[in-house]
Amino acid sequence: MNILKGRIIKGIAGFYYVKTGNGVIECRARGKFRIDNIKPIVGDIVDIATLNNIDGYIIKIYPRKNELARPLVSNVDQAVIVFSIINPKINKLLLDKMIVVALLNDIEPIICINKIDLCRREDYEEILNIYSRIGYRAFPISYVTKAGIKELKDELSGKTSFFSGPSGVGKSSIINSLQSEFSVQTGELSERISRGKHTTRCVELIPLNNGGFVLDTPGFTSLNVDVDIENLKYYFAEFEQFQKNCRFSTCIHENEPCCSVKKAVEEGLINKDRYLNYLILLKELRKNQKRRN
Ligand SMILES: Nc1nc2c(ncn2[C@@H]2O[C@H](COP(=O)(O)OP(=O)(O)O)[C@@H](O)[C@H]2O)c(=O)[nH]1
Ligand SMILES: [Mg+2]
Ligand SMILES: [Zn+2]
Repeated sequence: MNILKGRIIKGIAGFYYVKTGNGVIECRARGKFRIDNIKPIVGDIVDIATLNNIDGYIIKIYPRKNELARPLVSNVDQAVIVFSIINPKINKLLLDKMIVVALLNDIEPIICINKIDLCRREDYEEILNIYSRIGYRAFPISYVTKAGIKELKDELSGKTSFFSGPSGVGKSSIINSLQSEFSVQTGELSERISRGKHTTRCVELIPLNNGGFVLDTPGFTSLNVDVDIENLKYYFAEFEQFQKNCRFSTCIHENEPCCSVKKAVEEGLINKDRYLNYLILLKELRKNQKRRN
């Protein structure tokens, strides 16, 4: 009996496909997991027992760093948040929302502007600079010219990443060009075809040849920012250096007097669009709270 450590990369009807140093091994979960009500999920780091390196049993699930519900997957490190400037036009509110949702799940955001072959350099640099100034990694890329693809791939090395962003921005195209061995459906037509089969589609981690994994289904498809109103400010990293100077430690930088964050916005030290998106998110959180009560 061989005990191997590995990663669940796919699960179908009670079978789990575990990538180990000895290849991908088809496993069932030991009965014990069912009793403890723990179900292995894609992304789990596990120990398996195998006699033949072909099939085996999962005997241990290591503690999860995080767990996403849709798609159901664990131990995600990074979210590659993809937008384009045009075709489709960038939605900065959605972009900021996706960053907050990533941070709430303990996932590092990487911001990508794709389709830079379609817009002016100033246009994408202006956006990317906003985020790199805050401290996030931000890349210009083009699936068409392959600009920036290598740089992005280097960022995915050794990490588990999923792609997030509106339909049509080029997520599937980019994933395809990260490695030629696999193919994810791209384009409007294939998306329409695959929608019908959606229920049978499974979550799968695709191994990259640089030690990373990418998720084949987009993350954050249903965007629910789930955070207490008074804590939202902590997910706008650029507020941090200013908020200690607000008069009230409970300041949420909305209508309070002597707010250093608002002052920093007026002085151009904090990006105004980001701040306005913060205010919109505050309002949305309040509305959701009322609905719940
Ligand atoms: N001009 C241009 N078109 C692109 C680029 N990347 C993707 N596309 C096109 O945009 C469309 C949508 O791409 P797709 O990968 O399906 O987007 P997804 O919905 O985000 O997965 C396809 O027709 C792609 O060929 C790019 O960098 N430049
Ligand atoms: Mg797609
Ligand atoms: Zn304040």
